[in-house]
This record gives sequence, structure tokens and C-alpha cells, in this order.
Amino acid sequence: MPHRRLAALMTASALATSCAPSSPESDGPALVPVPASLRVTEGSFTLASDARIGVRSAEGAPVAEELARLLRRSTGYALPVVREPAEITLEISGDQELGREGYTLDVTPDGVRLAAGTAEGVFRGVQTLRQLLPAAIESPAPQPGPWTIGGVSIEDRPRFSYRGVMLDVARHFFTVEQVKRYIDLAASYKVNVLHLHLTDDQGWRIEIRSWPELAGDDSYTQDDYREIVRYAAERFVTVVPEIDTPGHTNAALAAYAELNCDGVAREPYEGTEVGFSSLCVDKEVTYRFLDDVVREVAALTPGPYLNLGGDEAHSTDPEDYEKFVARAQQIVDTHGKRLMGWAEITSGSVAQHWNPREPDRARAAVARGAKLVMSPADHAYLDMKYTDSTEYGLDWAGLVEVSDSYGWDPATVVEGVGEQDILGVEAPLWTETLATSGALEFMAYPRLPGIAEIGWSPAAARSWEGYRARLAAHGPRWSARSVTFYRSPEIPWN
Ligand code: TNX
Repeated sequence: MPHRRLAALMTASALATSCAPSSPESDGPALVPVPASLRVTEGSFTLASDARIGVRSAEGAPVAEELARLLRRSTGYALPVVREPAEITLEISGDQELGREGYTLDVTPDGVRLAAGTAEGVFRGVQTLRQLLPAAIESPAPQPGPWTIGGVSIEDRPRFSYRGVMLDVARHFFTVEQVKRYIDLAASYKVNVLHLHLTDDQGWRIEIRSWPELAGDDSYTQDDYREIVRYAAERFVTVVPEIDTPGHTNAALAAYAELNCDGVAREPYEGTEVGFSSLCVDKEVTYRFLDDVVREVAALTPGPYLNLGGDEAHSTDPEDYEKFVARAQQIVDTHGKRLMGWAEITSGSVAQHWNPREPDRARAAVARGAKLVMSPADHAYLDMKYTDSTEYGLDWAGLVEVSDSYGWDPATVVEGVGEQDILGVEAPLWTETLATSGALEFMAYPRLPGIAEIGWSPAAARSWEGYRARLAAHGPRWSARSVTFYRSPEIPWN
């Protein structure tokens, strides 16, 4: 059982402070992630029924249209997009002073001005603008308003370039529409990577044309997958596909007998044990298979990374594991991608720290020149139960209440690993116990926004007391979007 992994880890929630009386930040808007710098200014702006959205550059037009679409639904206003300065102006300056994702946002009685070097930066700023408006702005149908925003001057940019969420579509399958909704919600919190765990012992969820038996009924065709990638890209979210190897491969070993060392196909598996399957490291067919899979998946992947898992290969001899990873690395190189994997992989471009009991692996990966994505399970795993009475989830890494999930910093969580070693953070959601969008959302909200803030906001701008007060204001936003969320008693919900 998963509990094996972490029998002795102290329950994270045991360290949580109980709900001290809050001192809500009464002078600022309830933004998550909290911006790098924010100044409250005089006056306010009210969106009127004849307001327009102005954007000069063609590059910014799709973001302006997306903003208009969103605001039209709840305001009922026409909100035409025009090619000149207007009440809401989006501006792409082309100057990179605030980096690819940075932006400035100024709200004065005359209007809203959102400026960035790139369309991506404007898109991130639009997420801030949404949160400055009343929660009813998220409603799918017209609401009365008024649509007033207090004066503010924001300058913002991310701390880390990789702010991911992972969805396990192997243990339970989720449709393209369900994945789109997950992307949409996460993108509101400036998440910019969707890591899809596409294969595992229980299922292979992506069509591979050269190995047609891999994917069963519940899986994505290559066109489905392209649609996910396109939808994510529209939100400036990069998809990182994961094909887990050499362990977690029972589904492949069941589909193709020749991939097994003994040449005998495995039985399909629906349980939740891990560590019992392995590709056959000494057979050449294994690398033909891997090369075909990587070639096809790389062709569907505009992003730089291809993830080959590498976790919990308990049935692969350690020497074989090293041999396998070296070949896998070559194959990924050949197809023009950068290898990413869980911390066990230690080589590759990026290794993902997940097991709080194995900080050595994270340090080893850094020593071998890899960058780290930080997903410590006792903080960042969205599949851990909040309390022992949480309906879904696992508890091998402890119980993870909202304060546990928020209360860590990427640069101090593993001794010897610092800011310069870290590419970013990721919140994985494993789905052994989760079969519906409602269940996914219940586990992700409210913890996902906290991990997104840890990845975006400067450490000095964050505090638990400030965060819990800001987070409270997001409950009505989720309700307006029909998001199922956990009403944690730690949060003073509005
Ligand atoms: C560990 S995290 C796993 C997954 C499980 C997860 C459940 C990791 C690299 N492997 O196989 O689904 O725990 O929390």
C-alpha cells in the first residue's frame, strides 16, 4: 500500500497552528497570488455599460477577446474590442523589463491600464483584473453589478518560471472537457504548466499509432490530445506529457506480451499497489517501443519537456535502472526534447522532488546538473486528505490541511537545495480515489491556489494570516463558477 512510502513521517497537520484570530489585510484587494508590489491609490473605477476594451497590437487581440467574452457573460454589456486606448486598455510594449510574464496594472477613476512586454504577461495581468472585480464577475449569466474596482497600482512578475499542476488521468480517466475545466481554473491562479500523467499500471491514455493496442476505450486520440494542448496554449499553459517508465507500466505489459522479459502478457490491473511492474531492460524491443512512443508524443508536444516518470521502479534492478535511464535520455535527446522525471531519475534536465523522506535524491539530481521542480508530498500533494474524515484521498504523506499545504518554501524545504537550483513548483493530483470533476475540485480547492502563490509570489510578500484572509474572498468566486471546494475551518470564508 502507499503507506509504505512514508510510515514514519510526522503528520504535517500536527504542526499546523490552530486558528488564531485573523488580522485580515483590510487595505488591499484579495489577490491570489499576492503581487510582487501593490499600492492602493485614490478613487475607484466603475465599468459602465458602454465601456470598451482597447488593444493596439494584433498580438494582444486574442487576450482582449477572451477578457471581453468573460466580462460580457456576467455584466451583459457589449464590451466591444477596439484598436485604440479605451476604458480598459491592454498594452504590449515589447519591452522585457518585467520578464516574459510580468505586467503592470493601474486602476484610476479614468480606467484600467494593463501593460506587459508580451501577450503572456497581459494574460497573467487579466487574471489579476478578474480578481479585482466583484466575485459576481465570474458568473456565467448577467448579474446586477455595480462593477467597481478600487484604485490600485500593481507591478508584478513571477518568482519561478515553472508553476505547474499535475493531473493523473491514468488511475481514473478524465475527458477533454474535464481537463479543460481543470486548466481554466488553474490558469486563473497564474499556473503555467499542466503535467499530464498519461500512463500507469492501470491504464494507457494516449493513442500511439505505431503501438495501437496500448490505449483502450478511455483514452485520448491524438486529435483529442492536440485539442488539450491548443486549449492550454491559449491560456499560456504548457503541457508536459508523462509516459511513466520503467515501472508503472503494467498497462503496456498487458497490451504487448513481447515487452515482458518472459514474453507473457500481464493481466490488466485495477488496484492501487505500486512498484510491481517493469519494462524489460535487456530486450531491444523495449527501446524500439520507447523510441516510437517518444517520437509520437514529442510530435504532439510544442513544449520543451518530455517526462518519462522513473518513480518507484521497485521491480527494476538498480543497475538495470541506470542502463534504462541512459538509453531513455538518448531517445529523448534524439527527438529534440528535454528529459524530465521524478527525483529517482536524478539525471535529465529536470527532476521532480516528491518524497519528503528522500531529500538525498533531490540533492543528487542537483549535483548531476538537473534543476528541480518542488512537489513535497506532505505539502504539495493535492491527493492527501485534509483531515482524517476527508471523504477522498490518501494519507501516506500525512494529513494536509490548507495551512500545511501553504506553509513551506521551495528554497528551504530540502537542505542544501536553494533558489538557484529550482525551476519551480508543482501540485500533483493523483487519482486512485478520485473519479469525478467534483472530487478533483474538492481536493484542489482551496489548496491549488496556495501552491500557485508559492510559485509566483516573493517569499517576503507571503504570510499565512494574510493568505487565509485573501483566500476567503475566493469562495464566492468558486461558487459563481460552480466549483466544488472544501470549506476548511482554517479559512474565515466570506
Ligand atoms: C506516489 S509520487 C506516486 C504515485 C501515487 C502517489 C499517491 C510518485 C512519483 N508516485 O504513483 O499515485 O504516490 O499519492
